[in-house]
Amino acid sequence: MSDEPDDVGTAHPPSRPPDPDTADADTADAGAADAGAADADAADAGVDHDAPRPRRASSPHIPPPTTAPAMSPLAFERLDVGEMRRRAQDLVQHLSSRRSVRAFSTEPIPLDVLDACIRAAATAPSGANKQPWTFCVVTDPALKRRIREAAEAEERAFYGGRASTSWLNDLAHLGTDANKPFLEEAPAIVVLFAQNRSPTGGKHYYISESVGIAAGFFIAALHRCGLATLTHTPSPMAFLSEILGRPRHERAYLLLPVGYPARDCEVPVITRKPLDEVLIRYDAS
Ligand code: IYR
Repeated sequence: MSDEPDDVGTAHPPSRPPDPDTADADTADAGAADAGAADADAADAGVDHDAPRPRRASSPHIPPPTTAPAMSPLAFERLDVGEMRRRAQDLVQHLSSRRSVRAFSTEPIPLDVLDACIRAAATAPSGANKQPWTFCVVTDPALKRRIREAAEAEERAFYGGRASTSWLNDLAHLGTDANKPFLEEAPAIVVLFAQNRSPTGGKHYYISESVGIAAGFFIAALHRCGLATLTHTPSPMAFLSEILGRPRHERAYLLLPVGYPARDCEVPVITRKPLDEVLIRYDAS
C-alpha cells in the first residue's frame, strides 16, 4: 500500500501479486477492467499509444516500461525528539477522546468543513494511487428519510433473526436496535462508496484496504474539526446505490452520519485494549 504506483507491486516481488480485490469486481466486468489496466499503465508511463503492443495472451511476462517516473523532492519536517513525544501524546489523547455517536443534534454544520474533511480523507494512500473512492454527501431531508427507511428495514431483518444470537449478544453492550433516527437527525449523511474499477474501465487494486484507510483519515479529520460521526453498516447496503443513483462499479462501503452530538448524547461505557495486548515487539536481543 503506497501513494506510489510501483510500491504496491513490490509488496509481492517474486511473481504476479495476488489481487485481493478481484473478488470485489463483478465477474462480468473483470476482463474489461484488466484490459483497461494496460491502457492506464501505458498512459502513466508516457508510452506512445499508436505503437503496436505485444498481445498479453502470447506474451504473459511483458517487462514494465523503462521510462523514468516523474519525481519531486519530499517535503518533510524533521522534528526534535521532545516535539515528537509531545505530538505523540497529544495525538493519543485526541484520538482516545473520539467516540462513535448515535444521537445527533439537528443543528446544521459548516459544510465547507465537511468538504475539507473529505479532501483530507482523499489524501489517503491507495493501490497504484487509483484513489478508488467516492464520497456522497446527503443533506436533503427527503433523501435522508428514504435512506433511514431502507436502512431500518434491513436492520429489522438483522435484529429480528438474520443476526446470530452470539452476534446479538456481542452487540448488547452498545444498546443498539433497528431504530436509526440519527439517519434523519444528523445534518449530513456521508456514504462512502468503493469503486471496483475506474469510471473508464481501468483496474483498481487493494480496494478495501485503500477505502478503509481513507475512511480512517475521514473519521480522524472529522474528530479533529469538532464533528461527530458513526461508522454505520446496515447490511446489505445495496439500497444506497439505488437511492443515490450510483453506477454498478461502485459499492457502498460505509455510511457515516455527521453532525454535532445531541445535547443529551450518551455513549456506551467501553474500554480499549492496553498496548501490550495490541503490540508485539521483535527487537534484537
Ligand atoms: N448494523 C447494526 C448492527 C451492528 C453491528 C455491529 I458489528 C456494530 O458494531 C454495531 C451495530 C446496527 O447498526 O445497529
